Amino acid sequence: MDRFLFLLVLCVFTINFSLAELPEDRPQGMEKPRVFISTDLGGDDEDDMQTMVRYLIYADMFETEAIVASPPKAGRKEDIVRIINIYEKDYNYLKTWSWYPTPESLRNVTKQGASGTGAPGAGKNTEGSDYLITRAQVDDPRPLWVITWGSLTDVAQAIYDEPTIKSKIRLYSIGSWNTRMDQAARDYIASEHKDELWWIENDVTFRGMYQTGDLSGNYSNTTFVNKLVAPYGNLGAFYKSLKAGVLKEGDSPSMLYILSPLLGFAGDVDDPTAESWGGQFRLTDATNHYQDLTTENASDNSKSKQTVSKWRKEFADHFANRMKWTETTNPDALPDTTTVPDTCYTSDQLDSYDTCDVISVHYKGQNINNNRDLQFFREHFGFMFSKDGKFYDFKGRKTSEE
Ligand SMILES: [Ca+2]
Repeated sequence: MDRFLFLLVLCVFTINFSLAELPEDRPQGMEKPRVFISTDLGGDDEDDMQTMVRYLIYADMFETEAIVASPPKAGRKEDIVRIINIYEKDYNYLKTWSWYPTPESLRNVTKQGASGTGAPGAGKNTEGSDYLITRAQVDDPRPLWVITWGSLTDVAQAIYDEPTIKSKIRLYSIGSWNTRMDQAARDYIASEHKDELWWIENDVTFRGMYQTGDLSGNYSNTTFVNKLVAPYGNLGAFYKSLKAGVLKEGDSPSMLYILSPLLGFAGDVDDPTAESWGGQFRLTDATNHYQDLTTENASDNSKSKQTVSKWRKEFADHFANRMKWTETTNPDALPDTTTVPDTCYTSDQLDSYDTCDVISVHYKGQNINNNRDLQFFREHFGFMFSKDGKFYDFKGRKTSEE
């Protein structure tokens, strides 16, 4: 649906939408996801830094609970702070587009995890592992998404010290090399806690970020960086300095999994077996333990990678658009990608839309009539709106009564 048609369709409805109405009684599931990152950023592999840039560009979508510097190598808290400081240089632009967290608030939740690998044990807790327990124990109905871009050392230690947090966290780990660097931590979780833990263990699917699928033209791992990331903002320039300007981002599927239903209309965070920007997985013999469709060492594991790469156009275009936010406040910088699925707002989904005769989309007392704000609403609320005392999500599904 192009923009004109979309606005035309929008004109049919009465949408009274204001911040004052929304956050307090937002239907369950529409709140920002709580995210706890464990990263070996600054250690051995610059692709964590690429992923951190992408994460910061989407930081308005998350409630960032923590960013922990974890093993296996020499990544430290200071390495994370250094990237947040780059984010700070773009922050004044970014915050005109959406509710981005302040750089200070991100620095405040940056913690140091273990400095070496190994199985968890008594007294081996760190600031990072302790903080995971603290955040998991917060009284909040939302799960705590623990996404790991390095070894599972700190997560294993937290579970060792306080096994009850298992029921509050959802773990999405990027394995493979990270696992081999601390096999003991991973095996501790798998052998002792797998049955009570919700866990996506991604050992090969993540490679779909930079392998398989359409890598032509703007989607090549170098052209994408040069043309669509590097030119924008301090974060773009920093990205270009990493890995010789070649996109890898093997850790990014962990965050794309959470974003996919919100931004891509694909997937269901509750169901890893569904298709998602963050990949598709199979249930193992444990209750909520998911692994790749094919094993890492299978002769052909492209099937796993393709569950990410098939979405490359969608998540690459989306990221490229947002990179522009780093240096402009001009709403026109967001062009026709602000579309909604054709399934939105059809008569069978909204029973009485045609009786509406007034348009008013209000936000913070202002009339919403530009792409920037429409995108904002879509991304934050899934274009949820209320009508006749009922809340609807972006697909026109009734989500709750007022
Ligand atoms: Ca990593």
